[in-house]
Amino acid sequence: LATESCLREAVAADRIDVHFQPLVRLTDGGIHGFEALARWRLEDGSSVPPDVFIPIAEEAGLISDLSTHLLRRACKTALAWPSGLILAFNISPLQLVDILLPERILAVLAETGFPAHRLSVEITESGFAADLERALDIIGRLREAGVRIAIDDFGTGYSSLSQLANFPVDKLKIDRQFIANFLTSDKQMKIVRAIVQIGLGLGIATLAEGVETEEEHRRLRALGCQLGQGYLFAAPMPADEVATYLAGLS
Ligand code: G
Ligand code: G
Ligand code: G
Ligand code: MN
Ligand code: NA
Repeated sequence: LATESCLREAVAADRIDVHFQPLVRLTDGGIHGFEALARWRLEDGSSVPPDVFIPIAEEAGLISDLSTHLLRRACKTALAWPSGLILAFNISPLQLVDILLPERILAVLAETGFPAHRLSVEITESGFAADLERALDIIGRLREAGVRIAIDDFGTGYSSLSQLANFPVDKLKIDRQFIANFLTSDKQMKIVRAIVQIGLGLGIATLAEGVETEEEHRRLRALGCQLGQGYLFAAPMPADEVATYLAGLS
């Protein structure tokens, strides 16, 4: 049962893992980087998905410490990767009201030696809803330090179109729901095309989430979408499988 006390125990016992899913360049199939995705391992071998335990961590006031712990883990892992690869890391919307967030992230980078320009912080549009000015301040300070910013689940939340003009974002991640049926739905196709065009117009890379078929890959590439992520390329994998995965590509 996923409860607050179980989660505290799991963190203390180091049972929250980080898995990694490749972000792929659609033009040549090369690897841009990996997204860190948290996993809670239960003693019986099953696991609790982040959709379930991240909200518990948020309510329990544990999200900041948990996130720092996960980022430290992910940075240490990513240091072993080829030096061009990006580490994408999810930040909860609640963390965008924490004025100390940039310091916490930069402290982990300093401690691990992972370069700021190889870290891409993923935030959802709902992160702007609580306190826009503070969120922009936090994002601005991360960017000044060289950290990249990606808008996750783009198109599903609080409209961030006006915000896109306010500060430089590096990447828009097109939500999986648009990719799931853009080949059969004319409306979804128009939405995907429009998001890619916004990216091309503003000089922001677009990444399609949930790419599952070669046909989706081909059409996204034709639209001008630069990056993709999904089961077609690879599902999230444990840290120790990344090297084997990379070796198998060449
Ligand atoms: O860095 P790499 O060669 O893997 O990038 C692949 C493609 O994605 C390029 O077109 C690059 O411009 C684009 N891209 C991906 N992420 C970012 C980012 O965070 N910032 C910028 N400027 N471009 C990015
Ligand atoms: O890996 P999976 O598809 O089950 O992830 C579900 C959701 O959990 C995704 O929306 C992802 O952004 C979120 N998530 C995964 N890892 C983390 C994390 O370390 N921190 C936060 N805040 N969210 C995460
Ligand atoms: O942070 P974000 O919400 O983008 O998290 C991505 C989530 O999507 C992860 O939990 C991952 O397990 C899931 N995912 C990744 N690739 C695919 C895919 O191709 N199809 C589906 N249905 N889910 C995916
Ligand atoms: Mn994400
Ligand atoms: Na997403």
